Amino acid sequence: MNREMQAVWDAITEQDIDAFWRDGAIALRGVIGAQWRELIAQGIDKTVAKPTPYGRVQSKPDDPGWFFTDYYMWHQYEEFETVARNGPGGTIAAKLLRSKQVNYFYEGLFLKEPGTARASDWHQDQPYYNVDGRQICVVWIPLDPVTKETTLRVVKGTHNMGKWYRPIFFASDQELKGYERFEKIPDFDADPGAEIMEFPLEPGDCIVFHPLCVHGARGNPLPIRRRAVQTVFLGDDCVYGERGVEVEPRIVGHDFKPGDRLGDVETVFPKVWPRPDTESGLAEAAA
Ligand SMILES: O=C(O)CCC(=O)C(=O)O
Repeated sequence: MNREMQAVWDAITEQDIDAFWRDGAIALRGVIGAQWRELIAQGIDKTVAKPTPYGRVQSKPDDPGWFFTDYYMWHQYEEFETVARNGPGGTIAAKLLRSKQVNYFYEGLFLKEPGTARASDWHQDQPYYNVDGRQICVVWIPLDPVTKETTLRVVKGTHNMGKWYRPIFFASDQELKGYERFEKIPDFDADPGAEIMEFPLEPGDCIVFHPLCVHGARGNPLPIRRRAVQTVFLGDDCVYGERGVEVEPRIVGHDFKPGDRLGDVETVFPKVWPRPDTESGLAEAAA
């Protein structure tokens, strides 16, 4: 491992690992180096100029501000692919998930211009896509400082409730098709028993959360942009799982059957741990 990745590995304590599994989300400080953030910023500019086929404006035409999402940008822009393959996310995931191997799945963009009213509704991520397993995490990286008003909000412990809520499209508030067996998601703001974690963050910090943990975010009432990217990592126990008719993101590039181990197909899910540069010793040479 090169020095940067060793520092990331060492920054994550046993208490962080316990808190991740207990609460469903933690904040890590100063682990996303400036070079990775610069690449993500360049990738975001390219994505806004030319979205992938999955790009979507989530705010309505007369809503204040502008809320734009996209995903699978690494299929289109090398900036995202470089961060996916070589950035600190794989190291963070390997340590928190206690996984021997980690594979990259996708990233999602959540861009809210100043004054955006449209919120990211309460949801879990794992019901949206065909991944079963517990060793999975999302590294949520803001490129701009986020306050309590604009940060990710996570409902503590909801990844351990055994509940799967029906996924919804933010833009239309419609449920994705084919999820009748899941429950309708309640309004956690109206639940006095819900403990909502809100971590203010500076660039360089991130939140790591379990994708079964309920989360959401307000709009952006601040006078600065709020750019955030979620990057998703799969550990040893992740397999292909059945979902509904509509799935986001849909796995492309291989015909998986339920129960197939996702980490075995590196053309679809690049292996990011153990780090390829560790195996070849290249990073040590460059450090
Ligand atoms: O950043 C946001 O507004 C929402 C992020 C989110 O829902 C996610 O990362 O899954």
